[in-house]
Amino acid sequence: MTNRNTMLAATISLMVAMPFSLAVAADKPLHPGTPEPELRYKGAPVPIKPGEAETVVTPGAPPLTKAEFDRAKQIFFERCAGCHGVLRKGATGKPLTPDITRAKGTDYLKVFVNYGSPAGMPNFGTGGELKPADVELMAKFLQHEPPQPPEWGMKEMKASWKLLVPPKKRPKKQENKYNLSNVFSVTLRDSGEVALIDGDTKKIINIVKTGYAVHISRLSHSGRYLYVIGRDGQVNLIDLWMKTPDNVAVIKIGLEARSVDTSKYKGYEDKYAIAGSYWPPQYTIMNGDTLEPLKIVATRGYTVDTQEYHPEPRVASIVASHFHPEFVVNVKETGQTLMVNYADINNLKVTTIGTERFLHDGGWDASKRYFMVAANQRNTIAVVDAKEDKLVKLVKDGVGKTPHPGRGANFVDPKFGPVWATSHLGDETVVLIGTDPEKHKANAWKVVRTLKAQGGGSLFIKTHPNSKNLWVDSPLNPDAAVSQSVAVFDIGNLDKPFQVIKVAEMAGLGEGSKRVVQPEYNKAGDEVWFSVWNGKTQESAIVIIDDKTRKLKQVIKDKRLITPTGKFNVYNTQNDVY
Ligand code: DHE
Repeated sequence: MTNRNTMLAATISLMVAMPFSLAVAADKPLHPGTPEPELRYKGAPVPIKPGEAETVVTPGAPPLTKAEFDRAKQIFFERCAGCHGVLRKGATGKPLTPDITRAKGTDYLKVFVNYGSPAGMPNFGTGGELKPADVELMAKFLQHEPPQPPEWGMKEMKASWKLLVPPKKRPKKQENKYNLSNVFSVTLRDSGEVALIDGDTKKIINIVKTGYAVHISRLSHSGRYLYVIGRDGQVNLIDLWMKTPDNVAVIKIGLEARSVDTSKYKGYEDKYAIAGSYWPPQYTIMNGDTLEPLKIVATRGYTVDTQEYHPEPRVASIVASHFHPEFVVNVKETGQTLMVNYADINNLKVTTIGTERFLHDGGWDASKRYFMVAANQRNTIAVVDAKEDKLVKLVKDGVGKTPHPGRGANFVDPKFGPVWATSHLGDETVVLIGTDPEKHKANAWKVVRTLKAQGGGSLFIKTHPNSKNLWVDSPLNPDAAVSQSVAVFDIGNLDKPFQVIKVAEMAGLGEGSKRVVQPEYNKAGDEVWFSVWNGKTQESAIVIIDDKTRKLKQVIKDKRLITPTGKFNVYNTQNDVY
């Protein structure tokens, strides 16, 4: 196959793997202005069914039949809500509330939907995604009040809650022989499952059914319980002590969600779990070993900067504090970081720290005192002190375009001391931020070094305390050669050019986009695991590299490994090692 054909095949299979909303003719630009990876990443369909959202026909707006309204709702949730928000109040995309859209009128909106905008709106019409009739339909629909999906309160949560194996009927001690601390939970994105893989033998222990488009896994303090959250708001609790680890409880905490964690403070180990939802905008505290919902708290409120009411501020990353009995809850659209104290959940104390808008993902510094969270739309890393419960700094100078750290990477820069690093979705840089205000005060909370990796479209970066390597992926880069390989830097000599490791090639797979995503270490820190993420009907793999030699150690292939993305090593996730 020629290079061109290989690229074309890769593009086509990438389109298959992507939400269909983003599949466009290969020769047409996806949209002007915004880097393609960003749109592809953020514009995924929202898992709310059109029938769940109430239809409001607004007087004065262009008339629509019920059938037209239903079709418009479907198009909106599948193609628009990911960026503009379910209530169209604005997120990655601009606000599209009727006061704005009615003033523009149908003809203006048609042009907008058809051709897109330099600010990043895709050219849905000319890009071939929407037929002219649908372009017109959307232009009319946007002038009506946004159809609101239902709330999801205690009644709905309790009705969805299933305690499959009550704590009394669970094992009293570990009933299997697995070295649990080196087990990996692997997200199988499009099959709604996780694969539990024995990190020692590299064998699949079990494939566990979870929510739709499962997102992340987190571990309880003891390492016994694994919590998995799906985009559809389903939380699964897996007991790793069972002969074959499997689900013991399940609940749906909302209609759309991304984050889950568990209490880690002394005296509260394994006691509570928390999950944040995108819709409804809220977080839910549950019993750690049963998932029984105990407390629901809305995140609707005012934006940190303009102090404007936002009806749909989604809950992004959540972590458990090691300094207080608190969860750190990051609210995306308002830019507020909430320190939720769970010592007395009936008299809940919440410290609201104003950080920056559009908070997304982040991780602890090496001391686990400072939480470093990306406000990605604002090219900012907010540093929150979990001991003093206050904002330390909004790091803006030197941060690249759309930082996306995952949980980031902690290591010691030979020149600048302890640093936390992030790569970027919008450019090729990796920035290192000083994190030691005691011994390296002059460097603290500043970008001390900028490395250049392969290209934009990076999502995750990783190292390990026992490693000298810093691995940087770039799965959303439009160039297949870049998205299918990773860059590795030598931490001891950061001036040295990075080495490119062609991870997808090592997997020896057939056709497909084969994006290489999310480095994750084993417990010992001598192996690094990568997902080679292919289309749902194509073969994917996990590639394991020997960290010291940077050479292939093993490829795990199995027809059950459908669209593997995130991987979570039990020990490293339990202990926040990254
Ligand atoms: Fe993620 C973490 C949201 C798309 C893989 N993702 C997160 C977190 C949030 C989030 C808020 C932090 C959770 C935490 O720490 O508590 N992700 C979103 C989105 O809103 C977005 C942009 C679009 C969507 O529709 O979901 C999105 N994410 C993706 C993907 O397309 C990825 C690459 C593949 C997949 O599995 O869907 C993806 N996200 C991940 C992974 C993590 C994650 C692997 C955890 C990284 C870690 O090391 O902790």
